[in-house]
Amino acid sequence: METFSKAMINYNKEGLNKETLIDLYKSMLKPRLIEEKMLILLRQGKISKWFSGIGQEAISVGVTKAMLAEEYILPMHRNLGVFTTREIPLYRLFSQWQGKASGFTKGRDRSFHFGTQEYKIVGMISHLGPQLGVADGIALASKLQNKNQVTAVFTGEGGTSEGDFHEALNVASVWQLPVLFCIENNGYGLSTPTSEQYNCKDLADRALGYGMESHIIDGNNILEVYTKVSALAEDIRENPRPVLLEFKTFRMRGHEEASGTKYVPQDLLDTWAKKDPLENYQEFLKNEGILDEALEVKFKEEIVHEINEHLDLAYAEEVIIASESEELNDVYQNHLYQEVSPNKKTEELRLVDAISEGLKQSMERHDDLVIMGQDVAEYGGVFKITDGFVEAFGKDRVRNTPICESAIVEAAMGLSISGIKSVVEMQFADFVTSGFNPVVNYLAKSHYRWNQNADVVLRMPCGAGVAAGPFHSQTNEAWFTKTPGLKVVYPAFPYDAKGLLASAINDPNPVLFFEHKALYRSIRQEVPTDYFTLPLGKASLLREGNDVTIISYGAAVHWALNTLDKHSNIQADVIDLRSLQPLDTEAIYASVKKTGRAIILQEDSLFGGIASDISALIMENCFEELDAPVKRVASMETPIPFINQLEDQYLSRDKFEGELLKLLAY
Ligand SMILES: Cc1ncc(C[n+]2csc(CCOP(=O)(O)OP(=O)(O)O)c2C)c(N)n1
Repeated sequence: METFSKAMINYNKEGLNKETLIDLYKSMLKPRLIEEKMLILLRQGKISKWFSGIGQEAISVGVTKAMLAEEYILPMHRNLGVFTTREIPLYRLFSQWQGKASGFTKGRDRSFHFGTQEYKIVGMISHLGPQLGVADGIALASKLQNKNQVTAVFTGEGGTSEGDFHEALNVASVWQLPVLFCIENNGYGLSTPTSEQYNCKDLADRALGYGMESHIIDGNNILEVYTKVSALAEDIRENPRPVLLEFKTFRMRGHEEASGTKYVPQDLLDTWAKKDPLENYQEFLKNEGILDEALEVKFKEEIVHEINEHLDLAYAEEVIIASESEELNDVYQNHLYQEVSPNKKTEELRLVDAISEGLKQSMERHDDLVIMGQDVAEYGGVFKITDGFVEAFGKDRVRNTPICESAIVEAAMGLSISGIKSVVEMQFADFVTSGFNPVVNYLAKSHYRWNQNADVVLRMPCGAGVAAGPFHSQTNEAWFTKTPGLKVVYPAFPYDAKGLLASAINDPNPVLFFEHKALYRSIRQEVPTDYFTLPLGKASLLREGNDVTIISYGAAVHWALNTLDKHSNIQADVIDLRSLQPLDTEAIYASVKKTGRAIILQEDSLFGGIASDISALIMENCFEELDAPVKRVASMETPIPFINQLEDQYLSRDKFEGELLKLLAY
C-alpha cells in the first residue's frame, strides 16, 4: 500500500476520545471492504450493478455517526456507509442486492432503492431529487410532534439541478424545518463535470438565495465531517432550521462499474487518490499511536470474516418464488373499511359545502391531520373549501405552501413516513403535472417496494364547462387510474362527496379525490349533518331500467340524467361509478347482463380514458349477454378550448343523446 503524507488532510482530533477515533476508522473500513468484495463479485457476474462510493465514505459515515439512531437519514446510491453505520446486518443488504426475501423489497427493487423504518433509513427512488422534499415532510413531522429531531438527506451535485432541490430547500427555509441538506459534490454527475452542471463557484452559495445557512466541508476528512455535523445537528435540535452542507469530494470510480472513467482526466484521479479518506485517516491514527499494523490487520480480518459469513447466508437463501397474489396484495396497504352510518338530520348543501364540511369533520376526527396547499390558510383556498379552517385548527395544520407541487407531494410522503395523515389541495387538478413524478413514482410505488404506505389524499378540483381553457379545465383521472398503487375517487353528488372524502382520508393509501368545479355550486342535495363514511369502490345505481346501462362519473353523470329527463320512454340503469380505482366491476357486469346494452359517458377525451377499459371489460365479461356493441362517448381529441362555442363542441355532453338513441335503435 502506498503511504500518504498526513499533510494531504489536516485532522483535528480535539474533543474526540480514542474509542470514537477508532470507531470512525472501523466504520469507514467496513463499506470500503464490502465494496472491494462487490467489485470482485461484479467481475464474476454474481451481482448486476454497482454504484461505488469508494473515496466518499467519510461523508456517509461522518454524517450517520453525528445523527441519533431515531433520526431519519435519506441516502442516495453512493451511501453504503449510511447503511453499514446504522448496523444493518450485512446478509440483509446482500439479500437485497440479490433480490431475495431477507432484503427489504422482496426482490421488487434493486440496490439502495429501499427504506427501512427499523433503521430509520428512507432510500431513494431513481429520480434522485424527490428525496429532498420527503426529508422536508419528515422534518415537518418532527416539528409538529415536538420531537426535536434532525433529518439528514443526501444528494449529488448533479441532483441539485433538479427542480425538487430548489423546491425542497425553499419550503424547508420558509417553514424553518430541521433538515441537513447534504450535497456530495464529487465532481461528476454520470459523465457531466461540474462545469456543465452549474455555473457558480460553490453550491453552498445557493443557500443564500433561500435564506438559509450553509457550510463547506472537506468531505474526505472524517473528523471534520463528524465534528462539524455533530455540532450542527445538536444545535438544530434546539433551534430547528435547515442547513445546506456542501461536502467537497471526488468520485473515484465510474458512475456505475460498467461505465468506467475514461472521460475523467487522469491528473484529477491522481490528485484525489492522494486524498483518500480512509488511507489518510489510517495514516493519521498510526502517527498518533492510536492504530498499529497488528490492530489494522485484526480489524480487517474481522470485517472480511463478517462479510464472507453474511455472503454465505445470502447465497444460501432460497430465490424468490413469484406469486401473483402476493404481488397484487402488496400494491396497497390492507385497510378494513370502518362504516360510520349517516345520521338522520340533514341539510341542503352544495357540492363545495359538502366537501368543506366533510374535510372539517375529518380534521376534528384525526387530530393530527394536516392540510397543505396554495392559499388554503387565511384565504380559504381558491374555491373557499378551507374557509375558516385556520381559525378552527391553526396554521400548523392548515398550511399555505409556496408554489411547489413536487415538494408538497413529497412532504406529504414524508409526513406519512412519520405516521401523519395529510390532505394536499392541488389548486387546480391541471397543476398536478408539476408534482406528477412524486405522485406516480413515490406515493404509488412505496408500499409495493418497501411496505411504506403513503397516507395522502390529493384533492383535485377539475373539469370543464367553465370556459377556463386548456390549463384550468382538464379532468385528468386517466393519468392516475392506470398507475397501480393509487386510488381514484370521483363523486358527482354532495352526499357521496362528503362520505367518500371521509373514507379517502381514513384509507392509509394514496387517494386522488376529484372534485368537479362546475358542480361545486350548481348541485345541491340533502346531506347528513354529522360525520359519516361511504365505501370506496362501490358504484351507485341512480336509476333502474331494462333498456340500457349508462355508466358514467363526475359531471357527466348529470349530463346523462338530464338526457334521460328528456326521454321518459327510455328505461335505463344509470351507474354512477363514484370511484374509478377500485372500480365496481360487479355493479357494471350485473347491470349489463340484465340490459344487454352499455354506453359509457366520460368527460375526458376518448383515447386511453377509463371508458375504453370499461368497454373492454364488458366485452370480455359480458359478451354473451350483449345485444349491441358497447359504446363509448367522450370529448374531442383536442386540448380543452376556452370560448364557450368551442368548449360546447369539444365536450361529450351534447353528443350523448344522439349516441344513446343510436344504441337503443341498434
Ligand atoms: C430524473 C433523473 N434523470 C436522470 C437520471 C439518470 N442518472 C442517474 S444518476 C445520474 C447522475 C447523478 O449525479 P449526482 O447527483 O452528482 O450523483 P453522483 O452519481 O455523482 O453521486 C444520472 C444522470 C435519473 N436517475 N433521474
